[in-house]
Amino acid sequence: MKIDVVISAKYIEEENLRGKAAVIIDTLRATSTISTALNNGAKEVIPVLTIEEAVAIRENIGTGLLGGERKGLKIDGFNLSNSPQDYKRETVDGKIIIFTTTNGTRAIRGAKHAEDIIIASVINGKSVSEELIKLNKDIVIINAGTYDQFSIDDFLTAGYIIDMISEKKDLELTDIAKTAQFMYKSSKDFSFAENAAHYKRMIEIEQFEDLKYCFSKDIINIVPRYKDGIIKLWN
Ligand code: 3SL
Ligand code: MG
Repeated sequence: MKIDVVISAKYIEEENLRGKAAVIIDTLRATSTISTALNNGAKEVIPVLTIEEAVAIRENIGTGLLGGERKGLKIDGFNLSNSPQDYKRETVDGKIIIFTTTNGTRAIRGAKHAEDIIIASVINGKSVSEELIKLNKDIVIINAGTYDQFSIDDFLTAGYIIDMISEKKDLELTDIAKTAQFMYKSSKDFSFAENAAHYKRMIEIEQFEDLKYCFSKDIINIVPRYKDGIIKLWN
């Protein structure tokens, strides 16, 4: 099994994904939030690129909650922000969420040529790694990154998932995948993520609870997948 890592949505090479499993990581915060919404009973999440697209889908299907962010903040007129704390069971149970974020939804949509597209974060990392072991395919981990740039939080999460798979499987890692695992092993509590520019942005907008939550290992046991334009628990 081979594993490669892409450092941000900007560097996705569509042709490299064919026949492989893509693992999308936006630890802060899109993939953590999507996993939380589905774990709390949301029916499905529709990831979209623009605010206009989200509003049009909501109008078209006549139901659903609009969720997401721009610059980390709730979008005017939307029901929910991109904070996992907004996606409590009493709010999302049975609902469709139409969701747009700056980097995360772009990374998910950019992975469309992969055979399997899996939504990963620290909070469901163990379940994702177990699923990948079962799938037994070559993997490309796509870090959403922040505004096209490398983001430490996503990279450490990639290392976390690689490290768990490596305990059960012989892996052929690219240099960047080896580096992600090495980095994670040097910061197993994710404290090095405090140096990330986006971590600092979360502090600036006072998302302290989200920082604690998004770096909590394996508090959720689900594996959301993106297929046919929607993210849900398919099995
Ligand atoms: O860029 C994204 O997709 C977001 O997750 C960014 S934020 O954490 O909401 O600022
Ligand atoms: Mg991010």
